[in-house]
Amino acid sequence: MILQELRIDPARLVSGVERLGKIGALEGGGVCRLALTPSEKLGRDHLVAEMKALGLKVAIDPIGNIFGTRKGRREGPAVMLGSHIDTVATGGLYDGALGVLAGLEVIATLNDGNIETDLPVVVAAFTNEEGARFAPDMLGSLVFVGGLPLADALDIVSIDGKRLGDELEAIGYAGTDQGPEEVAAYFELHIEQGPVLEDEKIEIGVVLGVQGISWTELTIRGRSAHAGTTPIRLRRDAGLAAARIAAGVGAFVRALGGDQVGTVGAITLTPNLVNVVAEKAVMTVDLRNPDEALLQAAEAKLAALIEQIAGEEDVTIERRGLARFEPVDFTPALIENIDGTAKALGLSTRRLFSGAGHDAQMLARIAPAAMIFVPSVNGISHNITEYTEPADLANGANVLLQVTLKQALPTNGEEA
Ligand code: HGY
Ligand code: MN
Ligand code: MN
Repeated sequence: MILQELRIDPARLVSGVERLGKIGALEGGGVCRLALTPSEKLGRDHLVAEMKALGLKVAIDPIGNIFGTRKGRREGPAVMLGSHIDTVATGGLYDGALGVLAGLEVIATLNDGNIETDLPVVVAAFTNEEGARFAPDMLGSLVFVGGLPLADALDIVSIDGKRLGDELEAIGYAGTDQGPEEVAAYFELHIEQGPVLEDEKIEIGVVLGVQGISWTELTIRGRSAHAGTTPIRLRRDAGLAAARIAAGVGAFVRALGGDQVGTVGAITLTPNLVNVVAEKAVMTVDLRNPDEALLQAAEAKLAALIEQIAGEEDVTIERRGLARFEPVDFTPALIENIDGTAKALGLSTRRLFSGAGHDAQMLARIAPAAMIFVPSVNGISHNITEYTEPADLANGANVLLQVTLKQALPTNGEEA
């Protein structure tokens, strides 16, 4: 068997994505497997069963990261293929799941070919990549690389008021195993979640790195009052203050231009009633930029806006940082490996930065790391209509297979 001619089984990959997609499936389509909820537990159980069926040795670490290891000829550092299976509340079948399931498809293909690699190959599913229920995002991989003490992570409280450690215990994934001690290389296959590849009709995205991200939660306190009897000049309206901050973020992000993006994704008013001036607003601001200095400039704009609105609306505004990660560049040698491999498979490629955060940006702190993107139909993600064509899923998984072989079995492609 000439290794370069090895290919994954597209039908098996698509069926794997569809089977996991049934867990946490939403009525109208899409998936909700928020981190450490009962539906995500079922997803975890399903993944562990799939790993065991492939003969992988399964380890669960203390933050609930799941690792499935296929032994190599020698112990050595692992070639790791990973991503996540938690989703946002209105998620799709592919965000995260593709990277984990394509990793399993690589394992199944190696098994089918009785291929023994030099180095162990590990498939990883990291806890709480999305950060939608517990902030920050990429939490499991951040703890795995030593970026956040485990005890601090376990004490994080979710948006629904639950302590992360308690939820991990409740779903039975507070592991005691140790994940791989050394990682030779980390590859993550992921949907692009944006419009570039589809727009330019490119099959494979060779990811250069991940942009910087800054999440802030604002708690705005005013005074509830009657919506009819209270003159405007006497109001301390937390709802109006939140709306002005959201509009202000939109305005300064547009003014900054370039690659700057900003999102107010969540606003909760109290008491949230038609005829009561809101006494409290809790809102989030997500700022991102591939350039660290420009991201800091956007953060400074936000700070000035908060001060201005607090004064003008006579409210108090408390800030809480939820996530702050600087831009990350991936490893040039792995980038070249992905690009060359895709081209050797006859696929078109394009280099680009990732707008979304990924576990790869954390693994890059401890090992060579890089990502492979495949197109998202209509550039849509974090949306139940998220879709990627089966041919694109297979293209991405074949690139993942071949870069894994190059890394874990460094021959020149003769018989395994
Ligand atoms: O927010 C993100 O970029 C990722 O989906 N956690
Ligand atoms: Mn993702
Ligand atoms: Mn996501």
